[in-house]
Amino acid sequence: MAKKQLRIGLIGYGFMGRAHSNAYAQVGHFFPSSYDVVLQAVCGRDAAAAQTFADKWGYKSIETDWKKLIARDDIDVIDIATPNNLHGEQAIAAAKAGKAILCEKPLGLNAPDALKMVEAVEKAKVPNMVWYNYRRCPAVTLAKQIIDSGKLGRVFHYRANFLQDWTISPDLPQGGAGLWRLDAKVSGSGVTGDLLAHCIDTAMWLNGGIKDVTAMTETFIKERKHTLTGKTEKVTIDDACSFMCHFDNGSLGLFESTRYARGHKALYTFEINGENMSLKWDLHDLHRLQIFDYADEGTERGWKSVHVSDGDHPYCGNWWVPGLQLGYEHSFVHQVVEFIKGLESGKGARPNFKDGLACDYVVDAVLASGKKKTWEKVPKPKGWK
Ligand code: NAI
Ligand code: SOE
Repeated sequence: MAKKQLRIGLIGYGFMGRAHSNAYAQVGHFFPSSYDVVLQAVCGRDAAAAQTFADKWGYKSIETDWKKLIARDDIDVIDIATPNNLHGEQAIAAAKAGKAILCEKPLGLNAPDALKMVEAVEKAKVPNMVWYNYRRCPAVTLAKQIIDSGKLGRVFHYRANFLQDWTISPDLPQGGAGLWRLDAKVSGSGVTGDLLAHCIDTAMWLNGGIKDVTAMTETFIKERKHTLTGKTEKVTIDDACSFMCHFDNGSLGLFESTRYARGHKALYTFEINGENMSLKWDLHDLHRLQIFDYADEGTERGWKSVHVSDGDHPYCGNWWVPGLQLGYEHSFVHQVVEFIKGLESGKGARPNFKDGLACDYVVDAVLASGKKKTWEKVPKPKGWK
């Protein structure tokens, strides 16, 4: 039987443009489905650079105006891999044009922006997903399966960190290509929306909703030269953020993120402690899940490190043979697998735009608390489970 085509129109050919393109190129080879993923068009403002990218990754055509890409009737899916301030406008236009949408995180520049995006996809009834790809690292999905089986018993604690060190130099400018993350007008926030958003998404997937938060934020370097204006301008992002929270299930959360932890490049770790079992994960060792099971008997009871690569581990059976580990890029392939499964079942894929909004509500509450030094209640999207 002829397969249906899933014709991708990608906006943005930076870091994530590459990660997504690699996922589209690989998915059909390893995960059979009723869809053929077709790299139909890539959009970037510089025609020559877009053409170079298209030639390298196998896109059939290019556009230099994202509105034209969205208007094309030979595109089924709009993939938004642009800086955060563009997600809203691009996703709403794509929804109005009836396209399925895959959007990078954080969903919106802030929660009000994300809410409009949710309303747009619900009104247009188009499939939608946010690229919170860490959910799809096999070891993280395995953690989800273990938690959902109830083996942990009552959960007491959840803690997560996302530590980097790339903005320590005061000479690093803000704004423009590569450095838009330091310009709050483009990024929305600093480490809270960029890094903690991942930790929050994973946390709520594994341990349920967050009720309230109290945070401490800091901007260590108050002024930086702006690449686009050439002037020294005030820095308004949060360079570091720590927050505590209550989860709906009564457990306590502790989160920290910074770009000033000398020596750490992308140290995303989480740990969950239940009455019977604890689980631990570390992005630097992403193919392993650390498990402590109190039911293990005797003097050899202790933490074990499970090499998540066996045929019955999530996603692994579709790849190589047991023992050969998967990496960062595979999490994006698995995200596409989930998106396609969502189309096939008609049930949609997670994390969807509502999950993205739920995360943005936490991000906004954390930022508000950091400013006001208060406990902030966290709203939830209507009908979100
Ligand atoms: P990047 O700066 O490497 O790439 C952004 C791309 O958007 C560039 O190709 C740029 O030319 C393009 N662009 C900017 N304005 C445009 C416009 N008006 N029309 C068309 N293209 C435009 O940024 P990166 O790292 O790829 O980040 C993009 C998004 O992905 C962000 O929302 C970021 O938060 C998210 N991200 C997610 C990650 C994850 O783990 N899921 C990892 C890194 C980024
Ligand atoms: C920042 O350096 C960054 O690329 C984030 O934007 C991503 O979301 C994170 O996955 C890795 O770090």
